[in-house]
Amino acid sequence: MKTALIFGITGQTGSYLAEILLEKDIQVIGFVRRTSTNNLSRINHILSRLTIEDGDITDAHSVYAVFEKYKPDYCFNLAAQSFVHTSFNQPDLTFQVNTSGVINIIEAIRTISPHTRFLQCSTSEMYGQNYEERGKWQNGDIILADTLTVRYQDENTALQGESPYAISKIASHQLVQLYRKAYNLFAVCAISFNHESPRRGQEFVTQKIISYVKKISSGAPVGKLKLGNIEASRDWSHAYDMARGYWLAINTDKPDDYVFSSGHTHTVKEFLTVAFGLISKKWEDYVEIDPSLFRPSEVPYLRGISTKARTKLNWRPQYDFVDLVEDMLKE
Ligand code: NAP
Ligand code: G4F
Repeated sequence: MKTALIFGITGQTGSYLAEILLEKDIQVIGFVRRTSTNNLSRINHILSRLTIEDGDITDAHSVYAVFEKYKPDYCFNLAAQSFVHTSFNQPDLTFQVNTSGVINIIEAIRTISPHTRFLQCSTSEMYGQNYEERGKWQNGDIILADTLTVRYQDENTALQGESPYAISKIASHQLVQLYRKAYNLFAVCAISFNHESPRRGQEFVTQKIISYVKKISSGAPVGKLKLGNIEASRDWSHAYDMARGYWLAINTDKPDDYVFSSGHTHTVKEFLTVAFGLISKKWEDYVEIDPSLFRPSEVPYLRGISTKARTKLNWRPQYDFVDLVEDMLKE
């Protein structure tokens, strides 16, 4: 039986990945940190089929111990301080988890278990305000109009972080690339664009909107929905589709980096329109802009071109934008 170690199994995407690996009869080892309240809610339904080990990726002893014990075939690192807004207030913690934590993992692989195939979750936030521009072209399945000039990011777009989170992720992305080259490790970076699901954390904008929409549709008394920059554009996918991509990316002949994205972009305003539209309401009647929710520095536009993953891995997202909003609302 193959073994897979997941860091970040209790998170949104880690829980989907665990389900996918269990379906493939892989022994799934989940590395879980101690918290004073229960953090297992996303994996409760599969807990009896998982092997849980306690630890924290900022604690090298616990990371090394889990590699000594299992020397797994696969290792996926989804653990992170993943909320961009928090990274401005807690930059040190963000670097400890997102960068030093990754060093602990790849050093453990290098010294204890060099045969382990490793996947690191990198992010579209690494592009910051950078993009490419091109007209008259086609992206895999997505056929773009001849006259359209498209702004996009792909594996070759330059990195320029706009938050401590992004910069911590650029550092770990480049460290993983370095370890792949210098030590010949099977190390992959998945450059994921935004992904959401019913399991998304409450503080992210999509879940914040969906929770509010659910409240007003149930008739619960609520004040206004306070939001920050609703002009920002994001390329949103479903977390389940990302987890499917991670499995494909770690199972190639040669390790490489892949963008995972829908290829479409929508503003937060468009997300509001679809979410409120599903309960026949107008978001304009409910939303208030709160300047305190704007970030000191923003990533205004993301649209990922995932031609490489679509052609080399045969990856296709199963959910489109409206499917995603509907799935989040119906749960
Ligand atoms: P998430 O829901 O915030 O999950 C983060 C996971 O990391 C949780 O399991 C959390 O444990 C764990 N964690 C945090 N600090 C830890 C520590 N010190 N030691 C051990 N575990 C720790 O994130 P997600 O949405 O599933 O995203 C998964 C990964 O993809 C992250 O690396 C994120 O940066 C990256 N990513 C996400 C997106 C997106 O749009 N979702 C896009 C690009 C990249 P607790 O449950 O105990 O908090
Ligand atoms: O939902 P968000 O907080 O996600 P953000 O910042 O794009 O980061 C997510 O995606 C990244 C991939 O690109 C991941 F790496 C990262 O871990 C995380 O999963 O914000 C989305 C947009 C931003 O432009 C933000 O300024 O929505 C804007 N926004 C407007 N009002 C808001 C709000 N964001 C949040 N969280 N809360 C608001 O009230």
